[in-house]
Amino acid sequence: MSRILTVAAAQLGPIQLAEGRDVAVARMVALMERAAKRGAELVVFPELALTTFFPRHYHEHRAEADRWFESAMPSNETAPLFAAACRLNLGFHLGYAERTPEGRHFNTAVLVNPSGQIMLKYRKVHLPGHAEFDPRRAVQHLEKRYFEVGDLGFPVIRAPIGGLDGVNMGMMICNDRRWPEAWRVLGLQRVELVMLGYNTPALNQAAAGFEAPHLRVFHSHLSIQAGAYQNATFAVGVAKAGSEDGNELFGHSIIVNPQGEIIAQAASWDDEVIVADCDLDMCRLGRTTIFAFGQHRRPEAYGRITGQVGAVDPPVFTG
Ligand code: ING
Repeated sequence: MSRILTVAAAQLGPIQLAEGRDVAVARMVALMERAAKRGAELVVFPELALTTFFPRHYHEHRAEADRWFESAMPSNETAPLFAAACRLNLGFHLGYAERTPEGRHFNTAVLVNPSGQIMLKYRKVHLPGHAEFDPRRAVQHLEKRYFEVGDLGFPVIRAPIGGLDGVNMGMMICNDRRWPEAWRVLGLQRVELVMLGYNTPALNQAAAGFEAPHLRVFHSHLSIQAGAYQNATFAVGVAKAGSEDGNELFGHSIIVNPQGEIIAQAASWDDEVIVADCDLDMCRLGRTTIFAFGQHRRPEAYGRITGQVGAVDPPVFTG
Protein backbone atom coordinates (compact mmCIF):
# COMPACT_ATOMS: atom_id res chain seq x y z
CA MET A 1 0.00 0.00 0.00
CA SER A 2 1.77 3.19 -1.15
CA ARG A 3 1.77 6.20 1.14
CA ILE A 4 1.15 9.18 -1.12
CA LEU A 5 1.13 12.76 0.20
CA THR A 6 0.26 15.53 -2.26
CA VAL A 7 2.52 18.46 -1.44
CA ALA A 8 2.43 22.03 -2.76
CA ALA A 9 5.25 24.54 -2.78
CA ALA A 10 3.61 27.97 -2.56
CA GLN A 11 6.26 30.29 -3.93
CA LEU A 12 5.78 33.97 -3.15
CA GLY A 13 6.69 36.88 -5.38
CA PRO A 14 8.22 39.99 -3.86
CA ILE A 15 6.91 41.77 -0.77
CA GLN A 16 7.84 45.44 -0.80
CA LEU A 17 9.08 47.26 2.27
CA ALA A 18 5.91 49.35 2.39
CA GLU A 19 3.50 46.40 2.06
CA GLY A 20 1.66 45.29 5.19
CA ARG A 21 1.30 41.69 6.36
CA ASP A 22 -2.35 41.77 5.26
CA VAL A 23 -1.24 41.97 1.63
CA ALA A 24 1.09 38.99 1.96
CA VAL A 25 -1.44 36.96 3.95
CA ALA A 26 -4.18 37.58 1.38
CA ARG A 27 -1.84 36.39 -1.38
CA MET A 28 -0.95 33.34 0.69
CA VAL A 29 -4.62 32.43 1.27
CA ALA A 30 -5.17 32.64 -2.51
CA LEU A 31 -2.23 30.27 -3.02
CA MET A 32 -3.70 27.86 -0.44
CA GLU A 33 -7.00 27.86 -2.34
CA ARG A 34 -5.18 27.18 -5.62
CA ALA A 35 -3.19 24.39 -4.00
CA ALA A 36 -6.33 22.82 -2.54
CA LYS A 37 -7.95 22.86 -6.00
CA ARG A 38 -4.94 20.92 -7.25
CA GLY A 39 -5.40 18.27 -4.56
CA ALA A 40 -2.64 19.41 -2.23
CA GLU A 41 -2.79 18.20 1.40
CA LEU A 42 0.20 20.23 2.66
CA VAL A 43 1.34 23.71 1.56
CA VAL A 44 4.92 24.90 2.12
CA PHE A 45 5.54 28.68 2.23
CA PRO A 46 8.93 30.47 2.08
CA GLU A 47 11.23 31.72 4.82
CA LEU A 48 10.13 35.07 6.40
CA ALA A 49 7.00 34.83 4.28
CA LEU A 50 5.08 37.67 5.93
CA THR A 51 7.35 40.59 5.17
CA THR A 52 10.02 41.86 2.85
CA PHE A 53 13.44 40.30 3.45
CA PHE A 54 14.21 42.89 6.13
CA PRO A 55 17.78 41.68 6.99
CA ARG A 56 18.87 43.66 3.92
CA HIS A 57 17.96 46.84 5.86
CA TYR A 58 20.11 48.31 8.65
CA HIS A 59 18.41 49.36 11.88
CA GLU A 60 20.84 51.11 14.23
CA HIS A 61 18.74 50.13 17.24
CA ARG A 62 17.70 46.49 17.14
CA ALA A 63 14.34 47.33 18.75
CA GLU A 64 13.48 49.22 15.56
CA ALA A 65 13.49 45.85 13.80
CA ASP A 66 10.83 44.42 16.12
CA ARG A 67 8.23 45.67 13.64
CA TRP A 68 9.21 42.72 11.40
CA PHE A 69 8.59 40.10 14.10
CA GLU A 70 5.50 38.15 15.23
CA SER A 71 4.95 38.08 18.99
CA ALA A 72 2.24 35.43 18.65
CA MET A 73 1.42 32.64 16.20
CA PRO A 74 -1.33 32.86 15.15
CA SER A 75 -1.59 36.64 15.44
CA ASN A 76 -4.47 38.74 14.13
CA GLU A 77 -2.57 39.19 10.86
CA THR A 78 -1.85 35.47 10.41
CA ALA A 79 -5.20 34.14 11.67
CA PRO A 80 -6.58 34.01 8.08
CA LEU A 81 -3.93 31.39 7.24
CA PHE A 82 -5.11 29.17 10.08
CA ALA A 83 -8.75 29.71 9.08
CA ALA A 84 -7.98 28.81 5.45
CA ALA A 85 -6.13 25.67 6.56
CA CYS A 86 -9.22 24.55 8.49
CA ARG A 87 -11.64 25.49 5.67
CA LEU A 88 -9.53 23.77 3.00
CA ASN A 89 -8.38 20.85 5.20
CA LEU A 90 -4.74 21.72 4.52
CA GLY A 91 -1.60 21.47 6.62
CA PHE A 92 0.86 24.28 6.08
CA HIS A 93 4.46 25.31 6.78
CA LEU A 94 5.15 28.98 7.47
CA GLY A 95 8.43 30.83 7.81
CA TYR A 96 8.37 34.00 9.90
CA ALA A 97 10.38 36.19 12.29
CA GLU A 98 9.60 35.07 15.85
CA ARG A 99 9.84 37.31 18.93
CA THR A 100 9.38 35.21 22.08
CA PRO A 101 7.60 36.46 25.24
CA GLU A 102 11.10 36.70 26.81
CA GLY A 103 12.16 39.06 24.01
CA ARG A 104 14.36 36.64 22.04
CA HIS A 105 14.44 36.80 18.23
CA PHE A 106 14.58 33.85 15.83
CA ASN A 107 14.18 33.11 12.13
CA THR A 108 11.47 30.49 12.63
CA ALA A 109 9.28 28.01 10.76
CA VAL A 110 6.22 26.14 12.01
CA LEU A 111 4.24 23.19 10.69
CA VAL A 112 0.50 23.57 11.32
CA ASN A 113 -2.22 20.95 10.91
CA PRO A 114 -5.73 21.67 9.53
CA SER A 115 -7.01 22.02 13.11
CA GLY A 116 -4.57 24.88 13.66
CA GLN A 117 -2.26 22.97 16.01
CA ILE A 118 1.44 23.77 15.66
CA MET A 119 2.91 20.25 15.26
CA LEU A 120 6.55 21.30 14.86
CA LYS A 121 8.69 24.42 15.28
CA TYR A 122 12.22 25.05 14.02
CA ARG A 123 14.54 28.02 14.52
CA LYS A 124 17.22 28.70 11.91
CA VAL A 125 20.66 27.49 13.00
CA HIS A 126 22.93 28.64 10.15
CA LEU A 127 22.66 32.44 10.04
CA PRO A 128 24.56 33.88 7.06
CA GLY A 129 25.76 37.43 6.66
CA HIS A 130 26.97 39.76 9.41
CA ALA A 131 25.89 41.62 12.56
CA GLU A 132 27.27 45.12 11.90
CA PHE A 133 26.78 47.45 8.95
CA ASP A 134 29.26 46.50 6.22
CA PRO A 135 30.09 49.50 4.00
CA ARG A 136 31.78 47.22 1.44
CA ARG A 137 28.54 45.46 0.60
CA ALA A 138 26.17 46.68 -2.08
CA VAL A 139 23.32 45.25 0.02
CA GLN A 140 23.42 44.29 3.67
CA HIS A 141 22.63 40.79 4.94
CA LEU A 142 22.12 41.33 8.67
CA GLU A 143 20.69 38.00 9.85
CA LYS A 144 23.39 37.79 12.54
CA ARG A 145 22.17 41.19 13.80
CA TYR A 146 18.49 40.43 14.05
CA PHE A 147 18.33 36.71 14.90
CA GLU A 148 19.79 34.44 17.55
CA VAL A 149 21.08 31.02 16.52
CA GLY A 150 18.22 28.54 16.67
CA ASP A 151 18.02 26.58 19.93
CA LEU A 152 15.73 23.70 18.90
CA GLY A 153 18.22 21.59 16.97
CA PHE A 154 16.84 19.94 13.82
CA PRO A 155 13.73 18.12 15.09
CA VAL A 156 11.64 15.58 13.17
CA ILE A 157 8.06 14.70 14.13
CA ARG A 158 5.91 11.80 12.98
CA ALA A 159 2.43 13.25 12.61
CA PRO A 160 -0.78 12.61 10.67
CA ILE A 161 -1.05 14.73 7.52
CA GLY A 162 -3.37 14.49 4.51
CA GLY A 163 -4.80 11.00 4.28
CA LEU A 164 -1.82 9.43 6.09
CA ASP A 165 -1.65 8.34 9.72
CA GLY A 166 1.96 9.34 10.15
CA VAL A 167 4.67 11.09 8.11
CA ASN A 168 8.16 11.86 9.45
CA MET A 169 8.54 15.59 8.79
CA GLY A 170 11.39 18.00 9.46
CA MET A 171 12.39 21.54 8.55
CA MET A 172 15.36 23.74 7.86
CA ILE A 173 15.60 27.33 6.63
CA CYS A 174 17.43 28.80 3.66
CA ASN A 175 21.16 28.84 4.40
CA ASP A 176 20.76 25.59 6.38
CA ARG A 177 20.32 23.75 3.05
CA ARG A 178 23.99 24.42 2.22
CA TRP A 179 25.20 22.50 5.28
CA PRO A 180 25.14 18.69 4.94
CA GLU A 181 25.20 18.38 8.74
CA ALA A 182 21.65 19.78 8.89
CA TRP A 183 20.37 17.18 6.41
CA ARG A 184 22.13 14.31 8.17
CA VAL A 185 20.71 15.17 11.60
CA LEU A 186 17.25 15.00 10.03
CA GLY A 187 18.19 11.83 8.13
CA LEU A 188 19.29 10.17 11.38
CA GLN A 189 15.70 10.64 12.58
CA ARG A 190 14.29 8.89 9.48
CA VAL A 191 12.83 12.08 8.02
CA GLU A 192 10.66 11.49 4.93
CA LEU A 193 9.83 15.10 4.02
CA VAL A 194 12.09 18.12 4.59
CA MET A 195 10.39 21.51 4.21
CA LEU A 196 12.55 24.58 3.69
CA GLY A 197 11.86 28.15 2.63
CA TYR A 198 14.44 30.58 1.30
CA ASN A 199 15.08 34.22 0.37
CA THR A 200 18.19 34.06 -1.81
CA PRO A 201 19.59 37.06 -3.69
CA ALA A 202 19.81 36.46 -7.43
CA LEU A 203 23.28 38.02 -7.46
CA ASN A 204 26.17 37.55 -5.07
CA GLN A 205 26.37 40.56 -2.75
CA ALA A 206 29.40 39.64 -0.70
CA ALA A 207 32.36 41.75 -1.80
CA ALA A 208 34.47 38.60 -1.89
CA GLY A 209 34.78 37.89 -5.60
CA PHE A 210 32.91 37.12 -8.80
CA GLU A 211 30.27 34.39 -8.89
CA ALA A 212 28.55 33.75 -12.22
CA PRO A 213 24.82 34.44 -11.78
CA HIS A 214 23.69 31.04 -13.03
CA LEU A 215 25.56 29.43 -10.13
CA ARG A 216 23.12 30.92 -7.59
CA VAL A 217 20.33 28.60 -8.69
CA PHE A 218 22.71 25.73 -9.42
CA HIS A 219 24.08 25.80 -5.83
CA SER A 220 20.58 25.96 -4.35
CA HIS A 221 19.33 22.99 -6.35
CA LEU A 222 22.60 21.07 -5.83
CA SER A 223 22.29 21.47 -2.06
CA ILE A 224 18.65 20.34 -1.92
CA GLN A 225 19.05 17.47 -4.39
CA ALA A 226 22.16 16.18 -2.62
CA GLY A 227 20.56 16.50 0.81
CA ALA A 228 17.45 14.61 -0.31
CA TYR A 229 19.42 11.84 -2.05
CA GLN A 230 22.00 11.34 0.73
CA ASN A 231 19.27 11.07 3.36
CA ALA A 232 16.65 9.24 1.30
CA THR A 233 14.01 11.90 1.84
CA PHE A 234 11.65 14.13 -0.12
CA ALA A 235 12.43 17.85 0.05
CA VAL A 236 10.45 20.99 -0.78
CA GLY A 237 12.43 24.19 -1.32
CA VAL A 238 10.23 27.29 -1.60
CA ALA A 239 11.38 30.76 -2.61
CA LYS A 240 10.26 34.23 -1.90
CA ALA A 241 11.26 35.67 -5.29
CA GLY A 242 11.30 38.75 -7.48
CA SER A 243 12.42 42.32 -6.98
CA GLU A 244 11.87 43.70 -3.48
CA ASP A 245 12.52 47.44 -3.66
CA GLY A 246 15.03 46.74 -6.40
CA ASN A 247 16.70 43.79 -4.68
CA GLU A 248 16.23 40.63 -6.73
CA LEU A 249 15.63 37.22 -5.10
CA PHE A 250 15.53 34.14 -7.32
CA GLY A 251 12.62 31.73 -7.52
CA HIS A 252 13.07 28.25 -8.96
CA SER A 253 11.21 26.55 -6.09
CA ILE A 254 11.47 22.78 -6.37
CA ILE A 255 10.13 19.52 -5.03
CA VAL A 256 12.75 16.75 -4.95
CA ASN A 257 12.33 12.98 -4.46
CA PRO A 258 14.60 10.64 -2.42
CA GLN A 259 16.57 9.84 -5.58
CA GLY A 260 17.55 13.50 -5.77
CA GLU A 261 15.41 14.15 -8.85
CA ILE A 262 13.52 17.43 -9.24
CA ILE A 263 9.88 16.33 -9.74
CA ALA A 264 8.36 19.85 -9.85
CA GLN A 265 9.85 23.31 -10.41
CA ALA A 266 8.46 26.83 -10.45
CA ALA A 267 8.83 28.74 -13.71
CA SER A 268 8.20 32.27 -12.47
CA TRP A 269 9.62 34.64 -9.90
CA ASP A 270 6.14 35.45 -8.61
CA ASP A 271 3.30 33.86 -6.62
CA GLU A 272 3.14 30.33 -8.02
CA VAL A 273 1.96 26.92 -6.83
CA ILE A 274 3.75 23.74 -7.86
CA VAL A 275 2.36 20.38 -6.73
CA ALA A 276 3.70 16.83 -6.63
CA ASP A 277 2.44 13.47 -5.42
CA CYS A 278 5.12 12.25 -3.01
CA ASP A 279 5.09 8.46 -2.61
CA LEU A 280 6.84 8.29 0.75
CA ASP A 281 7.63 4.60 0.27
CA MET A 282 10.27 5.83 -2.21
CA CYS A 283 12.39 6.64 0.87
CA ARG A 284 12.72 2.95 1.67
CA LEU A 285 15.15 1.99 -1.13
CA GLY A 286 17.84 4.46 -0.12
CA ARG A 287 17.57 3.90 3.60
CA THR A 288 17.68 0.09 3.30
CA THR A 289 20.60 -0.03 0.85
CA ILE A 290 23.16 2.71 0.11
CA PHE A 291 22.13 4.89 3.06
CA ALA A 292 21.27 2.19 5.56
CA PHE A 293 22.97 4.31 8.22
CA GLY A 294 23.06 1.55 10.86
CA GLN A 295 25.00 -0.76 8.55
CA HIS A 296 27.38 1.67 6.87
CA ARG A 297 28.10 4.82 8.91
CA ARG A 298 31.34 4.99 10.90
CA PRO A 299 30.94 7.79 13.50
CA GLU A 300 34.32 6.95 15.01
CA ALA A 301 35.87 8.43 11.85
CA TYR A 302 33.75 11.60 11.93
CA GLY A 303 35.13 13.27 15.08
CA ARG A 304 36.11 16.47 13.30
CA ILE A 305 32.50 17.14 12.30
CA THR A 306 31.39 17.95 15.84
CA GLY A 307 34.85 18.42 17.36
CA GLN A 308 35.85 21.40 15.24
CA VAL A 309 34.17 24.67 14.20
CA GLY A 310 36.60 26.05 11.61
CA ALA A 311 39.00 24.25 9.33
CA VAL A 312 42.65 23.69 10.26
CA ASP A 313 45.72 23.38 8.01
CA PRO A 314 46.87 19.83 7.24
CA PRO A 315 50.34 18.54 8.13
CA VAL A 316 52.96 19.37 5.45
CA PHE A 317 54.62 16.49 3.58
CA THR A 318 58.35 16.65 4.21
CA GLY A 319 59.43 13.61 2.25
N1 ING B 1 19.93 33.61 2.14
C1 ING B 1 21.02 33.13 1.38
C2 ING B 1 21.10 31.62 1.32
O1 ING B 1 21.84 30.95 2.01
C3 ING B 1 23.40 33.23 0.91
C4 ING B 1 22.31 33.75 1.79
C5 ING B 1 23.25 33.22 -0.47
C6 ING B 1 24.53 32.78 1.49
C7 ING B 1 24.27 32.71 -1.27
C8 ING B 1 25.57 32.27 0.71
C9 ING B 1 25.44 32.24 -0.68
O2 ING B 1 20.42 31.12 0.44
C10 ING B 1 19.48 33.28 3.38
N2 ING B 1 18.39 33.94 3.80
O3 ING B 1 20.04 32.44 4.07
